[in-house]
Amino acid sequence: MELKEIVSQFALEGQVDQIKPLGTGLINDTFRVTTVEPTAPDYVLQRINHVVFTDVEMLQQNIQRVTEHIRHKLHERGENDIERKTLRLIPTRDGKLYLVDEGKYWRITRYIPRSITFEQVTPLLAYRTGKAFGEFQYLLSDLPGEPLGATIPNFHNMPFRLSQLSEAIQQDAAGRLAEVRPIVDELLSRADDMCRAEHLHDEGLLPRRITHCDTKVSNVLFDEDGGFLCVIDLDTTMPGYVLSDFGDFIRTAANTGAEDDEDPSRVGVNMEIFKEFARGYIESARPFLCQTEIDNLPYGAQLLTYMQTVRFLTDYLNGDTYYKITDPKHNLRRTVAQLALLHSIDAHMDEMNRYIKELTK
Ligand code: GN1
Ligand code: MG
Repeated sequence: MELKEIVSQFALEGQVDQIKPLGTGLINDTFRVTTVEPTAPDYVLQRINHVVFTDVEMLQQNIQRVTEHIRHKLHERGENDIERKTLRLIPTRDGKLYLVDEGKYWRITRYIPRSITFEQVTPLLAYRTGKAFGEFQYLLSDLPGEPLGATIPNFHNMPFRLSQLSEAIQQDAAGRLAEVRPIVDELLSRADDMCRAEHLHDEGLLPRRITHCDTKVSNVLFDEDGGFLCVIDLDTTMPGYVLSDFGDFIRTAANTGAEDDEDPSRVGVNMEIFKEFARGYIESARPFLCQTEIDNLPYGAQLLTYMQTVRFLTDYLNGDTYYKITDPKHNLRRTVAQLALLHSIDAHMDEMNRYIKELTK
């Protein structure tokens, strides 16, 4: 089917004008659908990558529950302009949350008018993004009913990621183990400490919440005046620890170098970004966070950086089967750069802990 025919299966208002590619996502294909009438909304059409997200029904049910609940909470609070503050899924003409056509999966949401995104963080944007993700978790902290489904099972589960590393070591499929032995040894020596979140959970001290699991600044829509509107890219929103969302933002946004920097000396944690993100996050998440969660936020930065190091190294040992690479050493470079970031975070743990204490006293 042509894109226009796909779109015509959904219950849109107005007459479709154009359909053009939108954004830079690596997982799904995204298009903006414009309509002829100025009074009719525009839309976002996406083809869902069902190799990564194998249970599209669960995925779409999750997104429906999450967005409906946020809308309901914003109403209760007397918020205005709610249609720009949460996503809205548009059903098909026969009332389904997605369309299957020739083995491809499609969905549509309303395009949020006059919204902007950023790729790079400044301290001010880090603060606002912290507020946005804290608010997102807060609004979802009382979602009624069954827990959300895990759209990627064990996604941020450290013991699981370590078991994948162990398997990769055992197989040594690409014959690269000898080359990376010192890194393997260092990572394995920290394995116990890095499973602390699961242990705290088993002891009943660290609750599972609803987490976004892809907390990049580009996943937040801002208003023209710079205020935040809405968190987007909800595919990995699932049960998890708040440490994941806090930690992955620090890993991705508070790095002075690149994730795959060829010069590890450029890599390090930018404490100004850390502090501004933490300040925004705590302002909005404070009402529901428990003490164990607050105390372990800096640990979350360590954990997610360690986890990503393990995932890149595992892929290197496996012969590059998961992440896209530009050359055979790419996953090794990523591993080394993430390990350098981890060392920098280690060196700043006291400062981070002191700052969080100060903020929450
Ligand atoms: C993948 O493609 P991207 O950047 O959204 C990965 C994340 C990793 C990230 C590392 C579904 O995300 O978990 O942190 O690469 N997403 C998936 O850059 O595996
Ligand atoms: Mg993503």
